[in-house]
Amino acid sequence: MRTEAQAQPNIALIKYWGKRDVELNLPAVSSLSVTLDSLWTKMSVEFSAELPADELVVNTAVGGDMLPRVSECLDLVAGTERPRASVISECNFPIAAGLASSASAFAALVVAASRAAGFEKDRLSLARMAGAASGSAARSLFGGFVELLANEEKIDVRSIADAEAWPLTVVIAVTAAGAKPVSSGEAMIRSAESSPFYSRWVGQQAMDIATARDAVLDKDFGKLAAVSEHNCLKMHSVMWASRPPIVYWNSATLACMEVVRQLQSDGHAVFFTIDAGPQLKAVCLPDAADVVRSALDDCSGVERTMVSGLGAGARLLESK
Ligand code: 2P0
Repeated sequence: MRTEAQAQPNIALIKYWGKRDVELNLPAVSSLSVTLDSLWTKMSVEFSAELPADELVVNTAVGGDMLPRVSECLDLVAGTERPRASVISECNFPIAAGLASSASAFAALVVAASRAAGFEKDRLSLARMAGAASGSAARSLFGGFVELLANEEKIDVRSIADAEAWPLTVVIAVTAAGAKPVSSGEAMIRSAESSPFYSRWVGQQAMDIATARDAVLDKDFGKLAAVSEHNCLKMHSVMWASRPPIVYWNSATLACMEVVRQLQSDGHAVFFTIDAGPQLKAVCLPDAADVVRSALDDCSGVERTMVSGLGAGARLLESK
């Protein structure tokens, strides 16, 4: 029987950048994210003693690159003695372009594979397995506002507020949909090894997390905007000062930042964040969503925009 699950990507407002333990994939800093609702990855898994090797299909094409990471994650869920698996993935947004496709993919994979292997695992155990494959994937097991903690021993993640508690809107401006030049995992290691700002980044993170958590619980948009933009720019400063430098932005990313600055000075409730790719995410109150989208659509270099509310954590779909 084939088992299918769905998860949505999450966007960090306070970023995960740096690993405490590369082997265990433990984050060096805590992070705080929002889980989206309209972008998704569906993963279906079927274990079969008849298969000679694991198979992966991504959006109808053979997904060779991702297969080793998928196999490793399946070993974690179902043990290394497991039967081989056929995995089919479907994703409705660009992959490996700084839109957190690995977060939704591994969150959906652990939910589907765990059920296909006949286990009933709690959400935190599933989050730990997803997080071992891709740090940010641990956060997509939960909906709404989620914290991934920099715990010394284990991946630890918790929900701090539901999507319904504060329904924000995220407008994504896609400025280049191709795959990123340096993977975020590799870039994090380079930042820790060579950026003179890395230790300051790590040292200030607890303060930013506390400020953002209070802002979410108080629904204080201005406070969340200020700390999120600052945290994003600090993360990118760490990258820019690495050797060799890591620059994920393009000229359209900067043009989008200017658009958001203009919207802010016109009185709209919006702020930006940027991840390991050139796309800009504008987080806004729902009332501002139309004007934000239209301004970003008109921005030079923007290929397209996508809009999402906040959504739920990874979940099973009906078995086929
Ligand atoms: C985040 N990013 O908090 C940060 C901000 C990108 C920029 O988590 O090495 O794919 O697989 O644990 O989760 C992207 O990194 O990294 C990421 P690995 P992951 O969303």
